[in-house]
Amino acid sequence: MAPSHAQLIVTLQQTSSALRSLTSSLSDRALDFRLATSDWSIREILAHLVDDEMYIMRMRLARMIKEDRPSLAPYDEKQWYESRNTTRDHVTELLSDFDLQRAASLGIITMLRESDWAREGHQPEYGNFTVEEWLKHWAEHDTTHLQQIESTLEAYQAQSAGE
Ligand code: NI
Repeated sequence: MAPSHAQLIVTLQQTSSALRSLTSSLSDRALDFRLATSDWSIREILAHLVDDEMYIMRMRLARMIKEDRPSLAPYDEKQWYESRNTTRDHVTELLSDFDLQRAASLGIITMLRESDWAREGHQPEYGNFTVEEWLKHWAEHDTTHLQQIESTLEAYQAQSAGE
């Protein structure tokens, strides 16, 4: 069954505190551990969530509400991470940046009019999608990365226990 609008909003509202309880007390070693060289560390996942929230998720939503089927540019998230500025990578900064960005997003999401949920955007790789589908993707993206943080942490703890 497809999640209701209210369920999607609740999922998005819970992510800040879920991230905080999973990561706020982690050591730098845990934050920088990666399962494989090609995988993201927990710190990089947090940085990705901050960037995505501001530049992709909310930006696309805002354009879909204001413009008629805007053309949304694809981007290469892996490439972003090769050259990114890491000076705001302390976990307290990443978490407070995420809180701020998510609060700004929820300011838009919780005020959507019923007709807004059916508005559309277009992205060359995915074709057309509605605001409702975008919000579903957004909530699933949160869940995917929360699970990724949990599994990375489990692997880190298993490895530390074996030392
Ligand atoms: Ni992602």
